[in-house]
Amino acid sequence: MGFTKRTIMLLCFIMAANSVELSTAAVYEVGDSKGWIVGNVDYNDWASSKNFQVNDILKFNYNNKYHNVMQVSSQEYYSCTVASPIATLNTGKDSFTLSAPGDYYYLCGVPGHCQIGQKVHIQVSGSQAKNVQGNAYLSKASVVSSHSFLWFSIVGMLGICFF
Ligand SMILES: [Cu+2]
Repeated sequence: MGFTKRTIMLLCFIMAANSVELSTAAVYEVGDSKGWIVGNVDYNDWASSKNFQVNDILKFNYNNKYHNVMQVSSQEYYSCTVASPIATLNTGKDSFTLSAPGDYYYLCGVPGHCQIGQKVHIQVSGSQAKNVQGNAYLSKASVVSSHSFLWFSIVGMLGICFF
């Protein structure tokens, strides 16, 4: 029965690490302080300096008299012609949660704006591993984790660590 104190401590560590990384979802304001504007920001340049992870949040801040945000397919993104957007938001303060790994495409649906660069391609990498150095096992474990898993982790951690 190898369930020694050492094993329990390891489990505590793994659960703690999971909880920590799950709670580090970052919020990115698209274009930083410039926000979501036309013609003055290279949004893909902006995105290229970021390391987007699952559960991170994208915020679009803009004047909704002049702009909106559409989440679109890659084809619509590259052609700047939108037939059926995945989502259209126009409050001026819109957020998207990057809920899964993959590619996300956004543009402004006001005619002409996409063509002159009001568009951004976000790539979300395949794992949530953040603040966990070089541990592939933990990265894998966290891919399958969800919000409910966070609570499971916390409850489990408390249960095991403070019995
Ligand atoms: Cu616009």
